[in-house]
Amino acid sequence: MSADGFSAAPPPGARPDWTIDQDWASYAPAEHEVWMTLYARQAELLPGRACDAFLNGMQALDLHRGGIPDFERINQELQRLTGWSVVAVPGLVPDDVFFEHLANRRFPAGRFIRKPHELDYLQEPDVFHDVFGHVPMLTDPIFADYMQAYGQGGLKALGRGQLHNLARLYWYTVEFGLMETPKGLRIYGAGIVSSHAESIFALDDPSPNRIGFDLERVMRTPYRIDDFQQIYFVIPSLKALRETTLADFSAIYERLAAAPDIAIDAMEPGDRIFTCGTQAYANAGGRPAGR
Ligand code: HBI
Ligand code: FE
Repeated sequence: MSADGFSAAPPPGARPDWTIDQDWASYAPAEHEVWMTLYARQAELLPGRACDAFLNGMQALDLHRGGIPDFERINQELQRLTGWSVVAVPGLVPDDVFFEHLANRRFPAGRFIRKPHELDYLQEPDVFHDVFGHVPMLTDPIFADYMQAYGQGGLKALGRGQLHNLARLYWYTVEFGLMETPKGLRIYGAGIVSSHAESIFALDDPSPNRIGFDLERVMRTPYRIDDFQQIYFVIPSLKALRETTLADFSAIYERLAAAPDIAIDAMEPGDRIFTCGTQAYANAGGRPAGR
């Protein structure tokens, strides 16, 4: 435990809450170029695929202007809309630090951007994944409430040692969530919208299962960190997602402690099935290494 109560001391140059200065002026033109390339590709692909809240947020924050966004600039609009702000961090931060920021309406974003040869796949979230992927949804008041409630829940889950269940909720909503709309399924998960290939795979490919969101079902389902998901959960609306945070999590955690995980490619009785997937992509070995 470091002096200020966080689990681990921050890296050199970072403040106790692991934040650093974005130092926007120090980005090289080539780094802005990478942002513009990634942005242009997604801005063309996402209309008709991403949900309205995401597309509206992308417009409201004017993310295309001039390469990597200056957090100070987008924070003015973001704070006005929902009280959230983006803070720069060196990369992944410890869970307790992460939840503390979310619980206070601060989204920690990596300041680094991927290299031109890493356009399609990188291990650690960079500024494109974090700011293009996550931040537009934070302009939606309902999703903004959900994310803050998630942070507060995370701090409690840490206290109970049940983080792994809650991490699945984050993964299958904030990162890889789909939503039902009158015009069909739409994407709201940051891990999908920030990936060109998965923005197509998640909606169009016959391989993955797509089933209706159920809180305990999600919390019992492991996820992939190294490849496209084998299952996507579909929420009826952002309002319904926010309502899940009002549930009595301690009763749920009790039941979960006794319930086995559900195999990642399995269907369960009671699943509301949108797609019964072939799992052909995963069974064929998924993403060739390095692509
Ligand atoms: N740190 N910067 C950063 N960004 C994340 O998305 C993040 C993190 N630390 C922990 C974490 N996510 C996950 O453990 C959450 O799913 C809980
Ligand atoms: Fe993320």
